[in-house]
Amino acid sequence: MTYKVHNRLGSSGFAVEATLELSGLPYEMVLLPSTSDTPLPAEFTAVNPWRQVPVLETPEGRIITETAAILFYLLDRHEECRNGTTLRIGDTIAFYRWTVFMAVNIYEGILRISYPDR
Ligand SMILES: N[C@@H](CCC(=O)N[C@@H](CS)C(=O)NCC(=O)O)C(=O)O
Repeated sequence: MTYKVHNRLGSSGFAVEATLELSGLPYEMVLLPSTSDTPLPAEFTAVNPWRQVPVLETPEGRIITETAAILFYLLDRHEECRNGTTLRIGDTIAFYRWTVFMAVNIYEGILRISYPDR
């Protein structure tokens, strides 16, 4: 059972990588040769038609995009991601609230800085 994380340096995918690393779950990292503020390679649309990272491939071959959704999935599926020896969520409501808050409010501001043409 191995996850595959598609990511690039400087991405919010670090949260996915940290969750997998700290929980001890096996995963493979696929680092894309791409830098912040630039588009991802066109071929990456085969993995994510939205052409964004992070992307998590589950051991069953499902594709999950959106950092918040990936984190919610991992927490739901693995006890060690929410109540393990290195990862513990003390306040679940705050965790869900702030994770969604970052995705829908803070991210929109960052998007305008990185890709003003959009
Ligand atoms: N809403 C997505 C945003 C993902 C995102 O913007 N990722 C950046 C990583 S730096 C990206 O892939 N940018 C490439 C692009 O938008 O062209 C999430 O929370 O995962």
